[in-house]
Amino acid sequence: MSEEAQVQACLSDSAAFMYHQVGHLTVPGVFAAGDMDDTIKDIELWGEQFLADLPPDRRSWYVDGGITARTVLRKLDNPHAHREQILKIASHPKLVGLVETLIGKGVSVYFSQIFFKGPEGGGPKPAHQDNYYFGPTRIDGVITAWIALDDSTLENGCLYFGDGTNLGPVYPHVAPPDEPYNLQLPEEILGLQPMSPAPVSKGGVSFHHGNTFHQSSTNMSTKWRRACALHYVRNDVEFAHPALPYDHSLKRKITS
Ligand SMILES: O=C(O)CCC(=O)C(=O)O
Repeated sequence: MSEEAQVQACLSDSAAFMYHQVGHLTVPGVFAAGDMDDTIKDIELWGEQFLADLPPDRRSWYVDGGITARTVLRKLDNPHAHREQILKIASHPKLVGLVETLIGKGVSVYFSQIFFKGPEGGGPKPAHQDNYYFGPTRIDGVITAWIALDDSTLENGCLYFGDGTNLGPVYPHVAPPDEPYNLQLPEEILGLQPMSPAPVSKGGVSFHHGNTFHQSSTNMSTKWRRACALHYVRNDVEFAHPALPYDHSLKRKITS
């Protein structure tokens, strides 16, 4: 089957309609488990080097404070710009076809992240909207493809989404005084919004709109929950008012 036909087979019109209605969509089996294992090996190697070079003043942001028995990274930034393996995944025709079906043709990766969430304590990610972080000129031109490198379950801290919040506004976020980068929705807004879980099997991809509320909880299981989040943007969208100092030079055009 051609790559294009595979994309069509993956994404029915009703699935794309659901994405626009509820603001997120899970597509299982986009990548083979073996590709995810290769990716894990690559990011583990990179993570070891990164940790060895990490200056003390940046440790609290990158090291997982929930796991005290050992030093475990919480995240890595911009793997698409630093690792061939991730750029290969980000450019995979099947994934790019899905992204373009959902937000339109001609896309770039603006930012990307590896989320490690280690066993027995890997920390939560508070609820937020990606479009508050990125400040795009057009809210519908931003989508995150969250690739499950491991099975992501209720026990190990899968994502939770606020259905339909893609259709609402981008709200001002707040941050704890000692973590100014950890921007999150204020409790008075979040408390009104039910959040539903979205488990994903290894190799599946969970897509979310830039306005969709999302969060994840602590990993209480004995298994890893690693993921690669690729934040795609349509090429006609600029990041006019980002909340954090993103490095625009790391944006990589994937299709024209
Ligand atoms: O993986 C997580 O726990 C958080 C993911 C996230 O915030 C994102 O992909 O935008």
